[in-house]
Amino acid sequence: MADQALVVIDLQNDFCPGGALAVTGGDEIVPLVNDMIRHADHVVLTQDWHPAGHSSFASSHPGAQPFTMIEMPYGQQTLWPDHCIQGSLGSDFHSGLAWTKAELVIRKGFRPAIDSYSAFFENDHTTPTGLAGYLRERGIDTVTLVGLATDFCVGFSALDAVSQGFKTTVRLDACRGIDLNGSLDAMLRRMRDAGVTLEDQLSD
Ligand code: VGL
Ligand code: ZN
Repeated sequence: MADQALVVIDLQNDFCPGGALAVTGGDEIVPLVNDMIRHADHVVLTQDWHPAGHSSFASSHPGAQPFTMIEMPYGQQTLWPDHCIQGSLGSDFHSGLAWTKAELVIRKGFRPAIDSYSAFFENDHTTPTGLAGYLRERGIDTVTLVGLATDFCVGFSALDAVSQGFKTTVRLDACRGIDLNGSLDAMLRRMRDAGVTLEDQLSD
């Protein structure tokens, strides 16, 4: 039987309450994620990892406000508050996360001119992070995704996982969303339509 991996997306201080781009309830998922880590065969973490002055920051575009959109050479991009700056406290994993079992940490968003929501591809949808090749070479064909945020980094990772041929489940009870202008419902629909298995063990 092929192997499975748990992929924990961006469970970092800046996405938790008190952080620069806090996701409501982001820290609430830590105990459940730790439980899932304990039971997983293989664990991969992603870490949003931006240089100062990153092009996804509103502060890099004079006059622009966070949570508005701009046109980038690779398409529409939401502008964010400065967050997850390489090596900052905000870029650290949540202090309660049981990360030691992780076999790989994928860092993303480190190219100044392009954002990267997905664990598999940057926002141009063509520059790979290397994760698909890593998983394939390890004989892993099934992934479960958890973490932050449901409607951005988790969602785009799940869509790419399916398109790369992985059997893909998102555990919604181990995720929290940002929900900008209906983005949460839109992403849930996109994931369902793409063939992502959405599970919520709280309501199952
Ligand atoms: C994320 C916005 C910007 C995420 C990362 O982890 O969902 N969202 N950078
Ligand atoms: Zn980011």
